[in-house]
Amino acid sequence: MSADTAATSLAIEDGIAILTVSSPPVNALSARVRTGIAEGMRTASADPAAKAIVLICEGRTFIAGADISEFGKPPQGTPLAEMIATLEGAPKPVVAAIHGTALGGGLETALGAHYRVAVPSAKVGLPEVKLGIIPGAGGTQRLPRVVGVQRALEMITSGEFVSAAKAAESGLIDEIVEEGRLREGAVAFAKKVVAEGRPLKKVRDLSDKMDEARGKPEIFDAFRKAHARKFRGFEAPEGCIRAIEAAVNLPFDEGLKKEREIFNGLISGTQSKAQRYVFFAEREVRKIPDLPDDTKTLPVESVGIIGAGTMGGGIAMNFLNAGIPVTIVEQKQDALDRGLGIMRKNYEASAAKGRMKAEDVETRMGLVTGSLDMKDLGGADLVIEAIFENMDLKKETFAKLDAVAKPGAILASNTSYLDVNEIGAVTTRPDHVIGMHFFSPANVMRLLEVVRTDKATKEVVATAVKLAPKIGKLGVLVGVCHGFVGNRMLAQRQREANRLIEEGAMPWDVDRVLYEFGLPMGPFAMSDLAGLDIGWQKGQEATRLRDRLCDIDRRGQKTGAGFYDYDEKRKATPSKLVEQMVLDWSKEKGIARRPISDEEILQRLVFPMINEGAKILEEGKALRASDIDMVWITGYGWPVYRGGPMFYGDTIGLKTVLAKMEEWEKAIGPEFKPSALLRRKAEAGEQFTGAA
Ligand code: T1G
Repeated sequence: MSADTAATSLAIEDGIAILTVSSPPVNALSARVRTGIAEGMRTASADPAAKAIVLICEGRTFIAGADISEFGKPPQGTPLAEMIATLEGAPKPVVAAIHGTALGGGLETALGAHYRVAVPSAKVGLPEVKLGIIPGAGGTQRLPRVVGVQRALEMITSGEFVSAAKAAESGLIDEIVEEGRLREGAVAFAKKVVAEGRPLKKVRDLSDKMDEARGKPEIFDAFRKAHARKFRGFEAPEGCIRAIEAAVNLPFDEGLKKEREIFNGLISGTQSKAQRYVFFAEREVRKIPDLPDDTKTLPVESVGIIGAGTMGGGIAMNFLNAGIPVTIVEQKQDALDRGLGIMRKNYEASAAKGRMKAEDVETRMGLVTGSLDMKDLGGADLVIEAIFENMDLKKETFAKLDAVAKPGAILASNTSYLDVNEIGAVTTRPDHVIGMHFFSPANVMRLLEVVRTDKATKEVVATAVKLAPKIGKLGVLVGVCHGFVGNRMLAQRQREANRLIEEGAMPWDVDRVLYEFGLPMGPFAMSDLAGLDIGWQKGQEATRLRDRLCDIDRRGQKTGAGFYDYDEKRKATPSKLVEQMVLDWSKEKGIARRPISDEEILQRLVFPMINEGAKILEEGKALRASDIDMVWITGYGWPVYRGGPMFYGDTIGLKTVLAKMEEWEKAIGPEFKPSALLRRKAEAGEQFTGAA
């Protein structure tokens, strides 16, 4: 065995060759691993002492896919398809022994084996679509041959992880072996196969599960139609469908060629670059330079929440879902009852959709205690304030909380904009005060901005950051500034959206451009959903067009009219009345309207956001550009296939962003002044992310 195969080892025990992969953290198919497996397979295949071969992995998981960090680099070592052929072409039975997660190239390798066994806790899947590609080593050709076309379409276009039990049901796993005894179970299975003289089951030769779909494009069209909304904007799902269609209608090797062709087309595209960037960006957020992994954290075994409104209730559910008891405090009984009632209704709705068991509703609601007395928060390890966004009210609340909370308790504010240092300063423990900014609906949105105050101790910050994944959140560390990262950048976009409809665009033009760009909704439709009367006061002079709309009782979806008219199904249509009001508003402001292109609309909305992101980095209010991108992807619906605003700026080219900002600074105003960081990077030909 040459030096290259250090990631693998081969032993023959009692007539069974055991080829072991050991390449932490997830046995990804790096060049070393591929070469090691191919060589190990050839040796074992040629060794008469081995009657069968077991492929198994050390560490926490079976092969979790190709090594994503090798993408885009010059290929080295044994190509994956050739490696897999050493399994399928072996002259003796090959058994893949699966634990942890057999994913992507890992599952494709297992599909190259003649048999697969797994422990009950194992999961399998082909998540390549989440990286903007398709399975590229036979997965789109072999999986449908085993699980059928419909199931393969679902698994490959969703990238979902499937449990060992479900995989066994669909024929993907031949035997479930005892948990913790994979090696023994796999060897016993291999011996059984030899003893019973079972055939070398080559998946490539299977076709019975394909017959039903052969020559029936309607099956694939129906699938496209049923998932059109979910696949909107993504290129890879269509690639998956076409590859599976090829598997059904072409001979195996031609299908493989088609798969490779589609794979190569996608992997060199911007979408896949963006989604691979996001894969690593999502993992980078937890790496905080001055908080090494072993930084001590404080226990969070009980939580208090102040305010049982929409945010308070949603926040509470995250902790209940994680089995952490919550005491939720309100000022009035009816408000408390309403808050608890909504939480129960949300759980019951999830149970009705089969997303949780009925008894889980009771278990989770059993962990929450309602109260009208702040003193009942005295035992909580962490208290999160989720009351109305008003500084005086928050200061008053924190002063009271400080008096009742136990020593060492962490006090957090769910403020969306306000200065958490100022809030902490009213307490005797500013070193235990931070911001934990959840996003509505708080039990659904993944983002949690962890706001690091000037005085917070490392333990307190590390506790909040490490708590995030436990409650199903992506915790992104941000600094104290108005609106932190997300809302601060959103304010730039909102300002420009309002300006664009004064200068010549219509609200539905602006919304359409952002919708086509990939966001779920534009700013005006979003305002109609949230309600136009936030911050509006009857009888006050209208400073924004939306105030005018409120004056005539068009307050958004809830009144059936806002910027749009809404039918009984809440379907939005542009309003003739609003169109006239927009024209009148410009006239009143003495603005001569002009035609505005979609390109200018998009640039005016997005470039100032990128510039603001650069300022945030300059000020150290975010650790890295990829953190900013994760805020926008997990908190504001930014399409993952565009990588986030900072990555998008890099794909456009920072010189272009800079030039436009400079142009608008002259033409419109100083608010477009380019950040020094943007200028520096643009002039140096550099990127924010280095990944575009
Ligand atoms: N390549 C390179 N690094 C990887 C990796 C991979 N496939 N998977 C994980 N890592 C790194 C990750 O960056 C992190 O590093 C560490 O491992 C632990 O990961 C031909 C082309 C397996 C479910 O898409 O979904 O095969 O941050 O923190 O939460 O068709 O990792 O510690 O430095 O996520 O326990 C298809 C990707 C590839 C699976 C484990 N495979 N991985 O989750 O740990 S494309 C995937 C995951 C492919 C073929 C194609 C998860 C996990 P660091 P982690 P985890």
